[in-house]
Amino acid sequence: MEYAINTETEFARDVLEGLTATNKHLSSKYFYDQRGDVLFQKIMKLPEYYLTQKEFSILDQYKDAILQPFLSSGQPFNLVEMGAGDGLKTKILLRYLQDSGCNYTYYPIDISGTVLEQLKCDLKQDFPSMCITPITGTYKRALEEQKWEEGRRNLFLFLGANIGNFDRELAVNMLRRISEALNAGDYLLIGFDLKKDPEVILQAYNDPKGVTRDFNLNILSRINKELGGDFDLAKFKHWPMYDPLTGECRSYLISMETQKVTISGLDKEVYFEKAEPIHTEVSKKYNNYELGQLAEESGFVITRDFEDKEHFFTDSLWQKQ
Ligand code: AVJ
Repeated sequence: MEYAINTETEFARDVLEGLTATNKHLSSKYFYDQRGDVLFQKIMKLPEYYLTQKEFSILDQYKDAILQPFLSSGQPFNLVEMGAGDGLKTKILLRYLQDSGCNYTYYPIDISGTVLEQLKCDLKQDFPSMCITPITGTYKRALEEQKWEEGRRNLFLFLGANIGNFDRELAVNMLRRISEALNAGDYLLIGFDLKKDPEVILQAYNDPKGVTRDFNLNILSRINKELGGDFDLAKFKHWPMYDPLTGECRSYLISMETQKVTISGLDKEVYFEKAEPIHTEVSKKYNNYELGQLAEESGFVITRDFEDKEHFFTDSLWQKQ
């Protein structure tokens, strides 16, 4: 794939801002280009990355209970998914809705257009009669534009612990936006990774095959490709760490030497001290008490928590007040 260097993009602006800040940072939303999508799909198959397996088993076990409010009524509804990705887990719910003869339109939202194209093709094959309207863009944009049908009941999906990429304050902001887009009585099914043995958590972000390392480093490749950067990836170390107090698993890229990186598309030289970090990702973990507070602060009540038997993960069903 060819990239034209475009300095007008949000990516270009964010990279410039993030790499000139006192504490350098890049947003994990930029992990997901074509290569990043493939790497994340590999991560989801890693034994250490328990999140996907756990959520898969939850959805499979509880699909009937989760979808109950929408199965019996016969009324058409919107199924809006924040961060649909490859839709592998969502398919469990989609299959159940299709088999139950439900009347709904599926609106998968994702920052990656390629992954959405793939998803649409895939679903057209598996479910030829499904109404599907993909929306490419950030959550924020999608919520502003609201392309789904008005006057219908809504079920929003925010699976995969994607909400964990926001720190608490940003998470509340995002959840309030969702709540404002909903009508009283509508539902949000939202996945959270739960606090647990820190070793288990850290392993999930530090797999021995180095897939997660490549995923983290991919953001530098992307700057090289799209903005004409000359990052030498071998000079940066993948460094995830978990803080059991905040529940934040934070990932960094550490510059292993003093170096200068040139980003020609931004007309910028960036200097790194030895051992200087770039913060790239937050994956926040919660406990059940914190979830209750989060729901309340953002205008929801928790209807029920659907958890795996080890209580590693929850798909929490919230209702808009
Ligand atoms: C897709 C945001 C849920 O934070 O666990 C996986 C992304 N990062 N391994 C996560 C990710 C490193 C993932 N989410």
